Amino acid sequence: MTAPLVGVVMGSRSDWETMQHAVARLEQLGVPHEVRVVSAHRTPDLLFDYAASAASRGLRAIIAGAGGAAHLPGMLAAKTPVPVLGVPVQSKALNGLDSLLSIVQMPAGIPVATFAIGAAGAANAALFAAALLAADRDAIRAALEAFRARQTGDVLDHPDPRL
Ligand code: RP5
Repeated sequence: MTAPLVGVVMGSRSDWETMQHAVARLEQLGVPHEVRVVSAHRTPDLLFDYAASAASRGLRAIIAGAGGAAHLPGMLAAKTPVPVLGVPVQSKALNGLDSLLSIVQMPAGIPVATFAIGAAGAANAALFAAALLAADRDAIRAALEAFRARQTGDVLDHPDPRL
């Protein structure tokens, strides 16, 4: 078993529908990862333990998804030097605008890289984590380049949207 380089965490099992898009990209690119439910509000001690041990366990990035009063990414970032990539989950009450603002509006000094609301943000957080790792991991760089080439090819091969 390869030790995980990326931790994918989410505030609730209900966030999986969104966060599965991050995990799918990591799997596609061959990035070793782990997946956990860690709630800032319901399991604060677990959050602290997860963040405190992240660097020593070898994690190089944490993708954290949460919705509503989304404190998980910011609290993780407060407790670890490992880069935290925040994914705002689309909430029922406010469509994820609450999640986005909760995650993006960090005070100076504790950064959280914040992505788009929902599935696109989750996918892009994974691609961003892969890009961070690609600098010194040839296999991940090659997988990322192949993904980009396929994506470009898909567009160029289908120029007429009616077909
Ligand atoms: C947040 O509250 C979670 O990240 C989730 O998006 C939201 C709702 O959680 P559940 O009530 O569905 O468990 O902490």
